[in-house]
Amino acid sequence: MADLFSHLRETHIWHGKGVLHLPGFAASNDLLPTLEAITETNPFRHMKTPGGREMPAAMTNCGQVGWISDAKGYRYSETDPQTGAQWPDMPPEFLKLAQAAAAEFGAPDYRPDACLVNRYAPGARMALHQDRDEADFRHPVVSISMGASAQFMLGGQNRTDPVEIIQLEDGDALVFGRDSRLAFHGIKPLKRGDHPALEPDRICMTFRCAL
Ligand code: MD3
Ligand code: FE
Repeated sequence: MADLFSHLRETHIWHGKGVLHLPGFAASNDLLPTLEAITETNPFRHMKTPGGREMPAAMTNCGQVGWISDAKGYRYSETDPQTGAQWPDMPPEFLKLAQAAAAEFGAPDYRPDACLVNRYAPGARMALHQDRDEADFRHPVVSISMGASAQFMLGGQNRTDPVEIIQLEDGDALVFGRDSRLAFHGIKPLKRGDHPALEPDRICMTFRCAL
């Protein structure tokens, strides 16, 4: 029988020249066992902001470096502060997926060295922010959403610019680059989901060229 859903993979939704939304690009059921191997050694944890508050999303990382936050600030680190050891390698299937999404965006030689994984429980949000701890903003950021749907806020170059809401579903990829690489963005308080493995939660993996 013909693949009724293959057309979904062809869907390219552009928001300007800098944001590409690829609905249903990934299969979360294929990715979650690999992610579980990472969280066994490097569990999700709530990091503290430099101001001493607990972040609403729980985080972990894989790759050469991982993004961390503590009293000393936000930065990329070669080691997990919780274990003192290097972060686990980026699994080849994660890298291939991120590269495939970047290729759709028009970035064929994408080589991310960091993958930050955020886990949201119902009610958790991410305030509007820019991602600017990476060395070179010419490289896009690729994100893969899994589990509960989220309302993603896409703002502009200034914090007070109007925001557009993009609904992110299980399996959606979102690629950010060019003039949108430094756009303000965030996640509205999560509504409970019903994913078979993630239940009410949402996980978002974001791939970056940090070094
Ligand atoms: C736009 N994560 O980890 S993913 C983050 O759903 C982050 O967990 C959100 O914002 C989440 O920093 C949004 C989409 C995303 C990720 C990184 C970006 C959008 C971005 C970096 C630059 C611009
Ligand atoms: Fe971000």
